[in-house]
Amino acid sequence: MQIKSAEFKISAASSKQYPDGDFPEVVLVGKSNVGKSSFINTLTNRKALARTSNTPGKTRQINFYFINSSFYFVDLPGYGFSQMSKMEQEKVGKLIESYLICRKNITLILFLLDIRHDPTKDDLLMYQFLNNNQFPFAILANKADKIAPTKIPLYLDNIKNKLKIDDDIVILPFSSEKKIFTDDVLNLLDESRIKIIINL
Ligand SMILES: Nc1nc2c(ncn2[C@@H]2O[C@H](COP(=O)(O)OP(=O)(O)O)[C@@H](O)[C@H]2O)c(=O)[nH]1
Ligand SMILES: [Mg+2]
Repeated sequence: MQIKSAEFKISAASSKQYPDGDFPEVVLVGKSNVGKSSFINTLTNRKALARTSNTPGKTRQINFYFINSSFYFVDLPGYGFSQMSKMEQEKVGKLIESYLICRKNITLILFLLDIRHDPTKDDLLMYQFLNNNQFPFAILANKADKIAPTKIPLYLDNIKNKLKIDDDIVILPFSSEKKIFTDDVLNLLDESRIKIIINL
C-alpha cells in the first residue's frame, strides 16, 4: 500500500461525532506519549498532520484522519497519564472503551508499546482486553531507534514474556523517528483490509 492522501476529519468527544460511512478504521492505541500521533505523521509523510507533544496527556478526544479517501487512521487518547486527575483518567478510559466496544468499522488495532520498557499495568490490561475480546490487533514496539538493532529481538522477547502473548499475535519493531520498519506496517494494513473485504 502507498499512502497518497491524508486529511484531518474530526476530533470527536463522543460517538455522535464519529464520521459517517462504512470506511475501515485502523486504530492507534497505547499509553500517553508512546508515539501514536507520530506514527500517523510518519506513515502519511506529514510533519504535523497529527499533533504530537512532549507533554503527555494532551489529547483527550478521538481524532480521525481520512487516508487515500478509503480508510481512517483513528488516534485514540493515551491512557495511563498519572498527572491527569482520577476523574479525567476515568473519562478518557470510558471514551477509549466505548469506541473499541461499539465501533463496527474497526479493521485493525495497532497497539503501541515502548520497546525499551516493560509494559505498564495499563498496557497489560489493554493487552488482555484486546486479546480476550478477539480484536484484530498487532503490537508495534515503538522507539526502536533508541536501542541497538542487534538488541531488538531481545527487547521484543521481553515484551512477549511480560505480557505472556500468544504466538499467533504479530509484534513488530517500529520507529517514527528513523522511519524504519514502515514497510512491514504497510503490509499489515494491506492484509487487514483484505480480511475485512472477505468478511463482508
Ligand atoms: N526516539 C523516538 N521518539 C519518538 C518516536 N515516536 C514518537 N517519539 C517522541 O515521543 C513523544 C510523544 O510522541 P507522540 O506521537 O505525541 O505520542 P502520543 O501521545 O502517543 O501521541 C514526542 O516527543 C515524539 O517525538 C520514535 O519512534 N522514536
Ligand atoms: Mg497523540
